[in-house]
Amino acid sequence: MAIEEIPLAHALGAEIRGVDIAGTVSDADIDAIRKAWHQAHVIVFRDVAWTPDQHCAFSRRFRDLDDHAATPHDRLDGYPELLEVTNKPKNNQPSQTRNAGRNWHSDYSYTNRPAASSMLYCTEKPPVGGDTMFCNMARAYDDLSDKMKDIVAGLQSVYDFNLVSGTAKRDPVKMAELLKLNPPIAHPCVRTHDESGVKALYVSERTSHFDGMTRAESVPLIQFLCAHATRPENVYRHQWRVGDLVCWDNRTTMHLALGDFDSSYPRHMLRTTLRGEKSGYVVPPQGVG
Ligand SMILES: O=C(O)CCC(=O)C(=O)O
Ligand SMILES: [Fe+2]
Repeated sequence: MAIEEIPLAHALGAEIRGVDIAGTVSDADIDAIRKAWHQAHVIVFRDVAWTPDQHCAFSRRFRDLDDHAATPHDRLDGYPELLEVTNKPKNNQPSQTRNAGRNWHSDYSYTNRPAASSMLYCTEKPPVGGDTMFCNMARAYDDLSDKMKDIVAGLQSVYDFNLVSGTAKRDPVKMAELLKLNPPIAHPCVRTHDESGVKALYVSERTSHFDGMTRAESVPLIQFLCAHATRPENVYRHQWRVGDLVCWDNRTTMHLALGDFDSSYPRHMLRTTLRGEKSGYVVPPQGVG
């Protein structure tokens, strides 16, 4: 049976049916999934029942996996390739990822290997809410005027781990370690996708400034670009079900995990991260000015 793609929103997102990703998946089906993923930027599989090993094995069909050394505290025990995004206590301590993803971002933008893609699997969710929103950064780039395209083409976005959401609620000792592992780093504000060749904006709510510009000069433009990219018509909002695997392309999308749920209920997810190309250069921390 051929795989089926059901659009989920106008700007991005498709549900993929007709393939059992927990079973044996042919190379032809992997190619078809990859093609659908490049077109839709975010793809969703429903009713997936699998083990951590199966999650890793399926993810590896697309690319090498990141071992999440940049965020070593958040990995599932025994599985460095699986990041735990959970509000459930870990080792009797509040989870470090309980507020993960609460501002618009692309994964691992604060590292020298920004994530190519991510595959997030839901094992537990609250009765309502806990949604995740995605926006299309290729479309956001295309919709800019030619003059603005020229301006952003010359900019380098600086990513600062301090702007990752929920850092104030992280353990200060672990936070200091994370800041040391991930100093501010600049990446091109316009990225060309290494597989599809598509150009996309690469700026987010975790961008502190543009290299060589002051924060005062940079912030209005960062705010404009983020507002432009996250207009409702450029967004798909995913309402999770247990057993969903949502896969997004970090090279052409940003996402935002909404805190729209009662945190007394468990919300538990596991994520593989498809390793991206090496990119960027470290910049000295910059004060306000
Ligand atoms: O919890 C979510 O919905 C997404 C969190 C996030 O930003 C991520 O897993 O990359
Ligand atoms: Fe994320």
